Amino acid sequence: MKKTLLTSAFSFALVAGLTACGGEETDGNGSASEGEGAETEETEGNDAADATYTIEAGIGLNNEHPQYKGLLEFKEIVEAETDGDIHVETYHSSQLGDDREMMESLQLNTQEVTIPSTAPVANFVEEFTVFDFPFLFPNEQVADEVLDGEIGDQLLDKLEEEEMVGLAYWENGFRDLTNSKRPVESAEDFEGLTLRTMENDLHLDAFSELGANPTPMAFGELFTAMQQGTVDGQENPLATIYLESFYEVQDYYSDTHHVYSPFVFLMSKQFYDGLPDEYQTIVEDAAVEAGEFQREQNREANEELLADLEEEGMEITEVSDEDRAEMAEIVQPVIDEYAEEIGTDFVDEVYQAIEEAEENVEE
Ligand code: TK8
Repeated sequence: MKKTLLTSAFSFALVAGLTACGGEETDGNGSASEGEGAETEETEGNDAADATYTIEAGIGLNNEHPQYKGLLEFKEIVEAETDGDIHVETYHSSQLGDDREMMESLQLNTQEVTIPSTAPVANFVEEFTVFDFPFLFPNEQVADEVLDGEIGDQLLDKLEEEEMVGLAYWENGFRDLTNSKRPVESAEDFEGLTLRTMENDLHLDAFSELGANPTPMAFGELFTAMQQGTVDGQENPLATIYLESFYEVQDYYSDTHHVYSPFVFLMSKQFYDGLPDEYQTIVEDAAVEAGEFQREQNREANEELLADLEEEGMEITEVSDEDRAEMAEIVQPVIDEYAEEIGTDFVDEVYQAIEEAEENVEE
């Protein structure tokens, strides 16, 4: 239904022909309808009706988030480079479903693009769990090197077995904790807090180990759950906490930075395979280029938003390195268990890549 088979050349010729015969202007192909005022239509060369391919792209976050800005950048690049022959429709705020549902839609080829965090992706390819190991990446630059390097590629390749193509890593960011009960400064403060986690076993087990009561839930249900007190708190990067107005229902913020969440830019494999080679290259490059833009936007937002959060009345707690080290120690048995499950050889490779990246980044 959404894959219109009309090429733009064909539909243009059709309308031009009608006009030449003195027929009424059709309202169907708006951008192609000719008349005295044709110049105004020229800029809108991206109508779905003119395109051979349509990409429906959906994300869980809202349209204020740098992720959505990155998606718009992707749209702009792809439509410009294909002269509108690929049309990109963007959806936010879980309009097309939550992360898991959207990935399932990609598998069925009823949706073409989504950009989830690695945590829900791990339910499809378990090796992705490694990126969610608590306190794995020391900073964003090291994460970039490892994700954009061989290790990152290796995991993207595995997605093909699941009928998805991974085109690039974007950035959700370092996750911090918010809650409505009390300031969380050290590991002991997690005790008894009911925390929403992403739908990922490692996250569940790590928060249990810290003494919290983790409740896995889709992102789209989170705000209401906090508002109604079903959960005391949650954890997400600063940009999400601020831009989704979590401060309206949460009083305490701690910069735990316990996990670095990458986003994975995913495309339906069936759709990707059906594209001509040159278009495959265009969407791949566009995902990478828009991702660079998205990472920049995200990092800028993260620098500025802490003050805004405080202004909105949240109490900010800075977590010390010692307290972080204690949290890391507590969750280490969980990490070991998952390393065993994923394969210690592979996990060691990841650790080594991180070490190498740290050396490169320092230079
Ligand atoms: C948005 C999610 C979200 C993630 C979460 O779809 O679920 O907490 O951090 O950003 O991917």
